[in-house]
Amino acid sequence: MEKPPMPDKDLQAKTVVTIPVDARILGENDRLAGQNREFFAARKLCVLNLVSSPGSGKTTLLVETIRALQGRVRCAVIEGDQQTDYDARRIAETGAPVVQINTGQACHLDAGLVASAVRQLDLDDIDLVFIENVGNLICPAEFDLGEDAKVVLMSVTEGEEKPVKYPLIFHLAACTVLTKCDLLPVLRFSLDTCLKNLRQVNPTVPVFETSAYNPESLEHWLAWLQACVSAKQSQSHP
Ligand SMILES: Nc1nc2c(ncn2[C@@H]2O[C@H](COP(=O)(O)OP(=O)(O)OP(=O)(O)O)[C@@H](O)[C@H]2O)c(=O)[nH]1
Ligand SMILES: [Mg+2]
Repeated sequence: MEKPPMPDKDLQAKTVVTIPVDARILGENDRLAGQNREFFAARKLCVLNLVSSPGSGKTTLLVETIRALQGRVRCAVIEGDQQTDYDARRIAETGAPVVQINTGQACHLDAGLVASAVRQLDLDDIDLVFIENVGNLICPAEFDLGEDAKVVLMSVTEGEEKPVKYPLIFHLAACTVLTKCDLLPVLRFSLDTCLKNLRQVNPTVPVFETSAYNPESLEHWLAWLQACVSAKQSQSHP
């Protein structure tokens, strides 16, 4: 296959010009994310931004998590998808408050979308807000939503090399949830190799090996969530 030609000077100049535009978009996003962070802090709401490839098991994990935490931690969910309210309806079955954002063409949520979604939720009795981002490992990593932490999910069907192929989100995430571990016996997936790859981009990140169909496998993940909520509730806010 022929190599693509080198860009000419004009094209290079255009490429340089796009950088400040991107910076402005991200700058405005960061300003709104700061406002979201204030809003959450004033209410002592712990907010987690869940990011993964499409179909890694975000909604399934949320459904099982919300059910398991019932009576201990009160959860609400902001669902992000390009189209449909399919995931919001799955969350609604748990009884948790939920709002669906449809991003249309966009491949990620931004802080402005989260700000308008969060105002549609009754947050008076809520401790923990999950934001399920649009299924995508790349774009959501770039956008601060005002969350306390990003959580990255990766299913064992995706291949061991994902942390080094898409390092930014694995680097930024406060924990990694490996999902669908019930499938390990039928896959050629090396957990050791995957963990080595992950440690290259985030040496100390906690990793939870889970299966949505095995409640015991969720124990460490649930304990981590409870610790996040407690930490947020003990923070003082001026
Ligand atoms: N075997 C197995 N399948 C799972 C597990 N978790 C989720 N799945 C399946 O994986 C598929 C996708 O799960 P979802 O929870 O919809 O994934 P998602 O990340 O929310 O998908 P998007 O919102 O479209 O990005 C469904 O068919 C689930 O039943 C698991 O722990 N084990
Ligand atoms: Mg989903």
